[in-house]
Amino acid sequence: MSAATPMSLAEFEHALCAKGAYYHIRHPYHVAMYEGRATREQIQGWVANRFYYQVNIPMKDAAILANCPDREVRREWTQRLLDHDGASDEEGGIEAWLRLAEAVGLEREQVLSQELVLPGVRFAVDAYVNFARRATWQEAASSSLTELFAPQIHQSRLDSWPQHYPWIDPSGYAYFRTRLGQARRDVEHGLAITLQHYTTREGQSRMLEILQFKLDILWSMLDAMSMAYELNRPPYHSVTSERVWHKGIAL
Ligand code: AHQ
Repeated sequence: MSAATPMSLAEFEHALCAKGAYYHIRHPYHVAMYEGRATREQIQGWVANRFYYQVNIPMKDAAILANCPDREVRREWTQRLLDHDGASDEEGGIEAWLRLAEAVGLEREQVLSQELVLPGVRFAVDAYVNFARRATWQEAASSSLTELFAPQIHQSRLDSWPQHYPWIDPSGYAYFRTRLGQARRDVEHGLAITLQHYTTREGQSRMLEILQFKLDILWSMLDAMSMAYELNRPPYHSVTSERVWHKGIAL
């Protein structure tokens, strides 16, 4: 096959799945949580920082909707906002994440304040939202395909955390259980858009780069948490023990 020949659908899907090797399920921070080696502070730090990712997902998806002229795609993509913000009769994923926060012993108001969100986490998440605002809706939609690997990571927490962390109220695990089905449904739609949109070899290579960009976002978030909660080197640790980093500047 010459460099210019497009990959077949099967080859392209295989190449996307091969990126799973770089998924953050393999990050040492995640492995430590899975193996029961995480401290209460490391679990709490992860929940408080991932909250920033969760509350930004609906804004990322709204940016995709704003850029998408296709009614049929919007009708299906809108479900993602409801999954997180909650439909009229359901609390939604953001509320479920706040229950996870309370289940691991965090105060709801402190998590909502985002005062624990590390700069590195904020930069990574903001890069994702800003990409979705500027990219074509198809490229932004395809960047969600790290969820190809998400059911496995949610299941791994359900399989391991209850036995390792009996101090966590099991009601907090509802978020992971709910995402198992939602992630699979999201992937079906995101993959259909992706396989249909990238038809040249150049486009397919760009998509693999976009997926790596999103994998880097997830990996970098855990790198920031590793510095702060494993290596005890939060930002400015050599200057002060205070949390002096910015809490978000309205763009
Ligand atoms: O809880 C997660 C979630 O709602 C989403 C939406 C999706 C996207 O649009 O990029 N990605 C995603 C992910 C969630 N959880 C992460 C985890 O490790 O718990 C995984 C993450 C993803 O794989 O992108």
